[in-house]
Amino acid sequence: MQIGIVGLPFSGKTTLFQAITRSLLDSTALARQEAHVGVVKVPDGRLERLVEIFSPRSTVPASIEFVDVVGLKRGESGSTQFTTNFLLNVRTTDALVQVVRLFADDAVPHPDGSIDPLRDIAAFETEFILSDLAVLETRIERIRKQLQKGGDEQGKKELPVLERCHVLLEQETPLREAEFSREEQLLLRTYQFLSLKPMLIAMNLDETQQGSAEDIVRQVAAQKQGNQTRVLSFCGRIDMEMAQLSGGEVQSFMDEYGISELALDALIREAYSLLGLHSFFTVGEDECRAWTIRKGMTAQEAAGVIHSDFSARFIRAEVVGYDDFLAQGGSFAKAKEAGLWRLEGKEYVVKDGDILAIRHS
Ligand SMILES: Nc1nc2c(ncn2[C@@H]2O[C@H](COP(=O)(O)OP(=O)(O)OP(=O)(O)O)[C@@H](O)[C@H]2O)c(=O)[nH]1
Ligand SMILES: [Mg+2]
Repeated sequence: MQIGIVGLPFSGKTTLFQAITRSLLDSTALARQEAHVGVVKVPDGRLERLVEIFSPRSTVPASIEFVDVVGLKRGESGSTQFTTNFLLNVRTTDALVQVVRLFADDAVPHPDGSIDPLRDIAAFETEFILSDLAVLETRIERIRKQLQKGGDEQGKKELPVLERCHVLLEQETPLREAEFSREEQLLLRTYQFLSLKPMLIAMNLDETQQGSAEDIVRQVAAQKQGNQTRVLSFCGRIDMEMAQLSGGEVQSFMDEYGISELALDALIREAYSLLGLHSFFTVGEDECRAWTIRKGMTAQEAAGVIHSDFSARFIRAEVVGYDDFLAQGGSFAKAKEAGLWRLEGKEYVVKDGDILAIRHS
């Protein structure tokens, strides 16, 4: 599962990447102008509680991969160029975080000369839509030709949904704002359309803008339809400094300012849920672990995430919800007595936070 960080030059992509991966790139890595890739643990207070209960020898949180996508260039006229190479790099990601600049700093010039978040967001949308239209038109034309010649079963299936996409894009509607059936989604997946990717718009603020940013966040959110876009804000420079502190230092900072959750942790969690992902847990004295699955996966599919054998030789899953388990004082015996710790078959759809034990032959 890979999330691409995109945005105009100097919007704060690398700053955000370093903050969420809690890394500090040296100047040679920065100068190389290649994509930086980092794996990020998904913060989850529930796993921490389970670790307190079981004191396991090892703890494994869920994780996702972030890429700082490079390659967007400043054109000769001064405006931004979306190169083919850049668009290709974006194509292979599962979702996008678009960093949009709100901070003002004369030392860091904006490539288009002024701070205008709505214009910057629209620029991306336009490029994504044009790129998708080009892919679509080539494919539609090929299918039509093929159909004139005779059979093209796959093409016949795809044509109506591709034509619908074409109409949407011509109306400048990004595909992520449209509704598609599960079957249509599967057909579309192979095309890796850019405007279909779930998008988290992350506004990069100065610390002084925190109060006034709410307005612009609301404005941007109001422009977007559907549930495949989220908007939030962060303070790039501060978050990056915080990310370099030790855990204890961060905690005392948070206590001092009454912060309950770091902006970065919220961003990672939002990205995780935007991808349609959630977690189940396995627990014990050996290991407590959060596993990542797509929403809607069954107990048998979830078992396969742990080990492919578990899925093939699946018998039943023992299941208790995280909240139920804690309400019973973190005791399996009590949860069982209350009927909350139960056996489920392979068709059971796993819920976020379920604690599972797989029985297999
Ligand atoms: N004042 C201020 N400066 C910031 C903030 N975030 C990033 N910067 C500065 O803006 C400059 C560009 O930040 P980067 O993170 O390198 O931006 P980028 O999007 O990766 O830029 P490119 O890789 O060149 O496209 C750096 O000098 C940062 O220190 C912020 O929140 N406030
Ligand atoms: Mg960068």
